[in-house]
Amino acid sequence: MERYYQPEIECASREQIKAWQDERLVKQVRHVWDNVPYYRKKMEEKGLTPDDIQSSDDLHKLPFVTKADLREAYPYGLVAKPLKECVRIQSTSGTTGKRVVAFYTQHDIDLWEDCCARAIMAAGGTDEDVCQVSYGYGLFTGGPGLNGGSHKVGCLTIPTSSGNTERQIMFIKDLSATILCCTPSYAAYIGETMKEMGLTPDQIPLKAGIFGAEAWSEEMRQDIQNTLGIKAYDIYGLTELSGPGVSFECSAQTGMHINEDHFIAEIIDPDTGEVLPEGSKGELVFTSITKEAFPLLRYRTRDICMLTREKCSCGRTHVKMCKPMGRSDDMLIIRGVNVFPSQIETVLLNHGYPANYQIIVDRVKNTDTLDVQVEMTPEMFTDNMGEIAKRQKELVDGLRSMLGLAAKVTLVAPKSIVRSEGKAVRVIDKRKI
Ligand code: DLL
Repeated sequence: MERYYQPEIECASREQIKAWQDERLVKQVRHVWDNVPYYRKKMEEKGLTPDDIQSSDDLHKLPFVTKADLREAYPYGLVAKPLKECVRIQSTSGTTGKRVVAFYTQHDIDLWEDCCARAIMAAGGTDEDVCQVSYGYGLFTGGPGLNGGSHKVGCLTIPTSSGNTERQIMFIKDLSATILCCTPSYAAYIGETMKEMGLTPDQIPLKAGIFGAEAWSEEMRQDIQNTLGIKAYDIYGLTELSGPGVSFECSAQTGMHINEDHFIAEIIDPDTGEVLPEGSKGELVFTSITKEAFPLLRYRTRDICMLTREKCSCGRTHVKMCKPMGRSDDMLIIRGVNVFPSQIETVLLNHGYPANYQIIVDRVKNTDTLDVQVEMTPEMFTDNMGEIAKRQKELVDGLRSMLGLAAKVTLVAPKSIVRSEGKAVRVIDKRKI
């Protein structure tokens, strides 16, 4: 049985969703015009006033906001409410570039937590569940967001934060956690540690996981589902828009419903900025239409994605986004070939390797080199050099057919790649370009 936190919103008619978006966008544009000089200037530079935005059909007229704007306006330049009405800040985990600081009123937090509650209920959560939140707490939005959502659903919430993996497993067992929230790489690590402790999936009560904050492949999903004995659901979001819960997966597990009553999504050509038709692959752009303290209009996420409005078996009517296929700014170009780290991960997992790997890119004598270091599982570990060479060659061939590129593959001993408790650092680009 499909569960909804706010069924009247999540399953609203397309006309109703459009009506909400029209009304809220017009109001939001007026709000930033009146309260954020930075926005007013950007709109004036394009010859726009709030009267030019009569509905969501006029969205394309508005200028984009980028991370560069956030840096320029840092820290208070985009805040649209008096600071005394703001109750919280959160900040990016900073895997790329300088930190972003986002502000929230109590109302903003309330709506954000609703979005996370929708995600938990879509994963089958109810007030009977015990939800262990193993995302980092603090400035990172993962812990606080899912924590708030879990409370709203009425789950018994265990705010473990990340780290201390054996204790995580002890709590899962002793307190009968049924839902686990963390990054997919940490979920895989918890699964691996469980195995080492001699625990099998049927000995732990978990039934679902809500994993996001970084890219993960379908193969990694299967892997985690098998080792933990759960259904693994994707969740997407970014600090600039609130945090986790901008979109989330339902029982169909084929893409994430965007909470369109709060965010308008567009796909654009990252080079020209042109809005692309539904089904095209391009950069995801969001406009937050209900945020009070830190509203962003047409924010360029750099995430490469596709949207679909095809009917979903879960009954939700909100548009679905696919798993982000990489970022327009972290796509690697190696000897002229576009490479997404997720493609490399797919090859490794298809060959039975764990998602513990590192991609090292360098430039030697003006030629790019691609070195993939991947851990063997304890089962496949051997010191037979012939066997290792054979396995390495299989991966080199697999990568060549996926990428059209020759890579060097080094198999390393189990546990030799540093584990992550948050977002894994998969790519080390040593080139000075
Ligand atoms: O990662 C918020 C979050 C926390 C999402 C917990 C889900 C769960 P940031 O640190 O601001 O916020 O990073 C946002 O992370 O633009 C994507 O590139 C990436 N990202 C987030 N979720 C996913 C996902 C949080 N499910 C950036 N799949 C985004 C792939 C994701 N990439």
